[in-house]
Amino acid sequence: MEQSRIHLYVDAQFASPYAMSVFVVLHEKQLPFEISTVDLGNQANLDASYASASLTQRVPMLVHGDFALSESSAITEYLDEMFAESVVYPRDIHLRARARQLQAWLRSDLMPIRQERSTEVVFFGASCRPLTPAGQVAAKKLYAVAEALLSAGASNLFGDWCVADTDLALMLNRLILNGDSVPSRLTDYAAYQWAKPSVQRWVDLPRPPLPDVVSAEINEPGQTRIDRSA
Ligand SMILES: N[C@@H](CCC(=O)N[C@@H](CS)C(=O)NCC(=O)O)C(=O)O
Repeated sequence: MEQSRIHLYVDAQFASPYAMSVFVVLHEKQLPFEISTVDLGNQANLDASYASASLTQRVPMLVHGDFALSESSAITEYLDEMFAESVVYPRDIHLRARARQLQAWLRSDLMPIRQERSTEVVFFGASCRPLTPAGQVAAKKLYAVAEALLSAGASNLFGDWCVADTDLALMLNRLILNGDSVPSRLTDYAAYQWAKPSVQRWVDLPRPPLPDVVSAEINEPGQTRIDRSA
């Protein structure tokens, strides 16, 4: 099974933070893989073959041999267990739990940041209006959590790099790359994380221009920019 081919399905804009997380892990673990894009704007994720394999109709999806899996943190945990020579989660059980907690939190909370600072800011250089009060509250919460977890002068959260570092840096960069005011300790940390070759490989992928109109499913009333990437 370990030797089976690995195939990663990502969004066609290469703007999904969740797809990026898996892509970075595959590179960090130096696993050969093929990549295919799924055109979310044209709802290719709803095509029967993709929908049935992924179960969730979302990207990313990993196919390893005949096993298909979606949900990015489930995928990265699977990869870490299947290919355990080099790890992308802390070996210490408590730090590993903390890294998983952070990943789960980044994927389930902070919705105002995700809505008001889509990954278009990060990958297409878009700029956004000032944060709403709800956005400011979420940003403060993010800074407080990041500062609590990041020791003074540390480049990584838990000693060695782990995938939660990339996820946290992405969330911080939604604000930093828009020019929002972020504590300098966190901008230094995010810049260090962003310079990792595995991250830069994702950043440097050739992106097609953004389509003018996409699903407004998660667009907020009064919002002019649509968040394509949650
Ligand atoms: N919790 C999921 C989130 C995945 C997700 O939201 N993917 C978005 C792109 S960033 C997607 O596929 N959207 C298409 C849709 O929901 O129709 C994960 O971590 O993989």
